[in-house]
Amino acid sequence: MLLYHSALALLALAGTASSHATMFGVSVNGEDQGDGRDKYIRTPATNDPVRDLQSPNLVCNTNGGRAAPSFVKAAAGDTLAFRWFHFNPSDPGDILDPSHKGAVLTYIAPFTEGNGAIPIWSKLAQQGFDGEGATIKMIANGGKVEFSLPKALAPGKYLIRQELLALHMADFRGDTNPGRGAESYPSCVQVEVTSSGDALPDQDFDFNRGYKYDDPGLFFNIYVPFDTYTPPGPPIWDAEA
Ligand SMILES: [Cu+2]
Repeated sequence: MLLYHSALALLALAGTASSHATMFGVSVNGEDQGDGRDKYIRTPATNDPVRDLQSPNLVCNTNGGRAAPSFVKAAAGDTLAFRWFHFNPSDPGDILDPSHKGAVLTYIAPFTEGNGAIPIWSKLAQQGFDGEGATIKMIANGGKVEFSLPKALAPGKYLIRQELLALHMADFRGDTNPGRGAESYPSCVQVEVTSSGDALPDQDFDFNRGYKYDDPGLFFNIYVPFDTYTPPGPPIWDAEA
């Protein structure tokens, strides 16, 4: 009986510790590209968050430096949807614990076999709080976050990094409060783009230098009423400029 109870307690603990999220797959113009884990997604070892802003894992997570074998094929201007889940991808309700209120940010970089922890990134899209947090809208949307590739985007291979930025413990600075701070859930997808455009992402953003512990997008109290929230990182890249 004692064993039984401690097993239950362990299970409960594991449930709390893994109330996180990771990416399952991509749709292109509504067409499901199938399970992308370790195929076109550089799937991390766990669904745990990254809180260390100096870690290369902040960019493409653990395994970020391990190139995946294939690419999602898309055309400039296409609408992509990235689908997230918590633990069981075949359970449509198992997406993310709703305590994890926060933003969803999407970045693009020219393809690299490396872990992406260099200044190569541009911001494609971001959603913060518009009424409710973007992560809550993502849950309501079946775990999917949609964005469009710019029409002017040059053809070629890219990494697209999408990040759930959970702020449920972001009222404490992540560097001085172990186990607290903003939680980043980054995932990188390999995408090959066809296009007649010629715009190359040129913001040269570096996550390890550009995300700071005192950034108001990462050190923010969601538990008091607020009017505006500004996510971290550069403004959205204007490919048509
Ligand atoms: Cu979590």
